Amino acid sequence: MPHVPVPVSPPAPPPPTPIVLSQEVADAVATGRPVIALESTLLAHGLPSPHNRAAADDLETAVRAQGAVPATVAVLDGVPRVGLSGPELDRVCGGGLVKLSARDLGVAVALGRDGATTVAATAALAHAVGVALFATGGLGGVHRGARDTWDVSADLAALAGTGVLVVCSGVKSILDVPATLEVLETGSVPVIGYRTDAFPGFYRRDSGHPVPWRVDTPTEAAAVWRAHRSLGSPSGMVLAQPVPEANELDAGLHDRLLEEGTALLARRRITGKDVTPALLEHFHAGSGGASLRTNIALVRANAELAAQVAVALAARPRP
Ligand code: PSU
Ligand code: MN
Repeated sequence: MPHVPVPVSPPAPPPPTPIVLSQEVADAVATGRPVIALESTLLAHGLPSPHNRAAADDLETAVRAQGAVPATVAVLDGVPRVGLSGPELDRVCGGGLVKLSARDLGVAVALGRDGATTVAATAALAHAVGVALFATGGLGGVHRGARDTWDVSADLAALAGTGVLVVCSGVKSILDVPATLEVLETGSVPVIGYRTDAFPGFYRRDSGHPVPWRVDTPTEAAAVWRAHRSLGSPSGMVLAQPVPEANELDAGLHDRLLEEGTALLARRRITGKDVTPALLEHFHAGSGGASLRTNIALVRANAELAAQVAVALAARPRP
């Protein structure tokens, strides 16, 4: 029997999942006004209640004060949202949310769940709606002992593959800092110190490892970001700002809490996505609130700086 050619058309891709923007964010994106994405895992799993709710407002206020629009990102009832209302921020800070990395987004959408987004998940959603600048506290990275556990945060792969500029205070010293810097290099992610030659260590200003590049003004940071993107690089960029000097955690206290926290993780066999929240909680409980003040101060400073860079970018006509 002769073969009858049958026209085959590839299956149509599913329609994109709608990402819901707040009216303010939608207007700002449409008119090219500066917008700063903020992640929600640091609120839901990084800061204790009720401080997290106050911090959520504090961050949005800091962004607005610099002339940009804040856009906190989360998934609520399975709907990815960029820009949250007051009652939505209440939900994010009220407990019970799942921690969503980039791989979890589809699951949360399909099952209608509530979740807070990590750096990786926030980058994916913000980038998808045209928001490229984003502020957080600390990046996820390569964990100590990763050669056995393979625990490397998806934040690093997300930065390698997503064109977002993340302003952060480096990574916590519980991580393997040099290995984290190596993976960022492999991912072609530029790491730029803001007014520092040292990669910051979250609670401490200096992780003990240098940054390859440094800028000293928001305008310089904006110029570097613009050039990085205009060369066609698909990767993101890290702008690393140390915590303000007055808010740095005491070195002795930091080292003691880190040692205790690491032992506690091993004793309780805490692994995977629970590691960072458990460690942060140990710091907050063991420092009498000092680490909490440090954490809030550094995120606020990063939100401010991200907004300043966004304003500098908007000041020049886009190519
Ligand atoms: N580092 C912090 N505080 C945090 C986080 C990291 O100092 O709250 C959060 C961020 O949301 C980051 C995530 O994206 O933890 C990384 O988690 P993991 O290592 O499980 O990928
Ligand atoms: Mn991990």
